[in-house]
Amino acid sequence: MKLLSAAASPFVAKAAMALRFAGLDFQIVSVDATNGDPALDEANPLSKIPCLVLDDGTGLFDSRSITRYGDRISGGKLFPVPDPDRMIAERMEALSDGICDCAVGIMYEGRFRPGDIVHQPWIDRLWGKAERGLDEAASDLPPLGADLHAGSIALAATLGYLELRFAGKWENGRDRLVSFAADFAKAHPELAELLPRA
Ligand SMILES: N[C@@H](CCC(=O)N[C@@H](CS)C(=O)NCC(=O)O)C(=O)O
Repeated sequence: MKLLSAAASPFVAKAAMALRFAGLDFQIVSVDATNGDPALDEANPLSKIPCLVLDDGTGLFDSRSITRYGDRISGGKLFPVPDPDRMIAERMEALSDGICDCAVGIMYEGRFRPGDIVHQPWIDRLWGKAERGLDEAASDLPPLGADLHAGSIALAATLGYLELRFAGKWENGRDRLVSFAADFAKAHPELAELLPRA
């Protein structure tokens, strides 16, 4: 399998760490999701990463479909069963992804919109969602030990992205999240090497 990727993407980091944690074999292939890339368009009509190209050529997206697929083909290594543990893990993944949607949206506002039409109230609204999401995640942190799951991995990817793009802006008053990120990197160095990077 090939994971169409870019190094800075939090969604790619989550998918790659999840596939590795599940013990699955895959190859990371870089594509240009910012400027457009025919190889990405062919695999994913939405032109977004991550996209997992299966051995039969099927392009699987988005990142949550990839974590669920990875869970199924690994015999359940990424999500606990039964509920409520499963529901809690999926909810943490959705919360982490939602924070990234906001953070990536803010980056895109600056990247794609000419400066004179950047709409600050929209940026503030996105950042408010991200901050509330972070506080929610901090209130009930996912596991980091042998019971690590896709929700834990998603939160680690999100914090890695915030550290890359919003260092100094997200950590204040969030010591529990700062410790979570550090503990994740210490406990799972083989996953942490896939965290978002420039
Ligand atoms: N819901 C998607 C979000 C993926 C996403 O937004 N990826 C960004 C990179 S971080 C992307 O491909 N952006 C290019 C674009 O939107 O055209 C997922 O979970 O995979």
